[in-house]
Parts: sequence; structure tokens; C-alpha cells
Amino acid sequence: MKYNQKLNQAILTSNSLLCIGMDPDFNKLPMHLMESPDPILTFCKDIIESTKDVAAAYKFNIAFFESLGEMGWQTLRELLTLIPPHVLSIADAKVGDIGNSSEKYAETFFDEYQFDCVTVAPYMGFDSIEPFIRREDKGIFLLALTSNPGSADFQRLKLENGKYLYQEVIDKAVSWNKNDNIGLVTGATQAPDLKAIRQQAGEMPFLVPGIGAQGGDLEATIRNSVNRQSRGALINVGRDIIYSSSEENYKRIVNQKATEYFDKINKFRFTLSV
Ligand code: NUP
Repeated sequence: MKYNQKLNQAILTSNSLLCIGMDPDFNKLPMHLMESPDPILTFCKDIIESTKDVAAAYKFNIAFFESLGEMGWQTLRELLTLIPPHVLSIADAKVGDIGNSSEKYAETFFDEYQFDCVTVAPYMGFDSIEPFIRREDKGIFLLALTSNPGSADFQRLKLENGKYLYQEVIDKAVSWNKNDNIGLVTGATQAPDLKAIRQQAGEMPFLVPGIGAQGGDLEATIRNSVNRQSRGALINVGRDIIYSSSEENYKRIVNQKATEYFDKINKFRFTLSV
């Protein structure tokens, strides 16, 4: 199946734009999990179990798994088998290197781990991106205007042609999108700019982190980033959902929190603003 078809099917089948941010941090786990033989694995399994009915995608931030050593990669492999088949799996690894090396990153995430897509940094240009977009069944989210304060350091630099650097990235992404498998990472903390980015990017999918712990405005984010079909954006929420309770019954609370996001996101994308 073509990547874009898979992405659209994930959104339609789940009736959701919610992407669950899988960023497991040992120090933030509910205390009672310390008795489990593998607290991180148990936690992540519980999170998937409690959110899979409202999720369109899961985004695994690779740093949180790599930092666990070999166990981390093993955990990742096991967790990927638990993602429902219609749901999109995203490797948030922000890769991109000379072509020869990018090929290996593509093999790692697409073949060895079978992710549907990966986040890629645009800094090294087309040949660093091509190995990821060559394949029609896989996709990328290219960092455009990120959610962090440092995003202004480079992304908002004005070029000689009058555009911001991030706008140039978007224009290039549009021109490279022959296989319909490029999306953009656009931060929810940049909500006012998302409207213009949507206009510039056409129907391209967005991956939008920055809701919850980073304080992005959910309503403005949704209204400004969805495409003409009220789709085309995956709204990532990590800490605000996965650490919403540290009690023994945390699975129920996590489910409630994720369902609240699911409902609010759908309300904002399907109703006009007042
Ligand atoms: O611009 C970006 N902002 C961002 O927070 C691009 C990202 N990939 N992320 C990632 O999204 C970040 O590394 C983390 O994995 C997640 C946000 O998590 P949270 O703030 O919802 O907990």
C-alpha cells in the first residue's frame, strides 16, 4: 500500500488525529511498576493498551529507547507488534546524512524495525532525504518549524529571497514530493503560523508536537493545521497523556485523558470556530 493511503486510512479508520508520544522515562513511571521485571516494557504496553482505541498513530522517540541500551531496541521491536495494523508507527529519530549513510538509516527504520515513517532533518539537503522518500510504501516528516524555543535560531532566519529558512524547506518539500510521502513537522507552539504553513504546503500531512507539556494551543493548532478534508495532521501528545497518573489504576486515567484529547480534537476539526 502506498504510504499516503496508509496515513489516510489510519486517520479514517480510527476517526482520530491523535498521535500518542511514546517517550518512556524510568524516573516518571508509576511507583508500583518498579516491582515488574521490566518496568519500561510493562508501562509502554499499558499505554498502548489504554490508548489504542483513540489513536491514529504512535510516535516513538528513539532517544528514549536507545538510552536503555540493547534492551531499548528489543523493547521497541516488541512494542511495534502491539500497534493495531491500521495505526501509523512513527520513528522520531530526526535522521539525515550523506546519501550512503541515509540509506542505512532507511534500512534500520523501514526494514529492520518496519516503521511506516521517520522524522528527518532537512539540513543536509536532497541527497540526504532521497533514500527515505524513494520508497512509495514509506514516508517521512521533515522538520520545518519545530516547537522548541531554539527553532528561531535557524528556522526563522530570513533568506535573500525574502523567505524564512523554514519556508524554503517547505517549498523544497513540496517540489520533492513526487511519491506523495513527505510530511512536515510543525510545532503546536507555533499555532499562529500554522495557517500560512498549511496554505503553502497544500494537502501535505503535518506531524504536530507541542500540545500538553509544551503548552501549545489545541484549538488554534487544529483549526490552522488540518487540510481541506479536516484531516492531514497528526497531533502528538506525549507526557500529558502517558504520565497523567502515577496511581495503580493509571491505565484508566490514561484512557480517560487520551479520550478527552480525541473528543476535543474531533470537535475542533469538525466544527467551525465561533
Ligand atoms: O518540533 C518538535 N517538537 C517536539 O517536541 C519535534 C519533535 N519531534 N518533538 C518531539 O515530540 C519531542 O522530542 C518529544 O518526543 C515529543 C513531544 O512530547 P511532549 O512534549 O508531548 O511530551
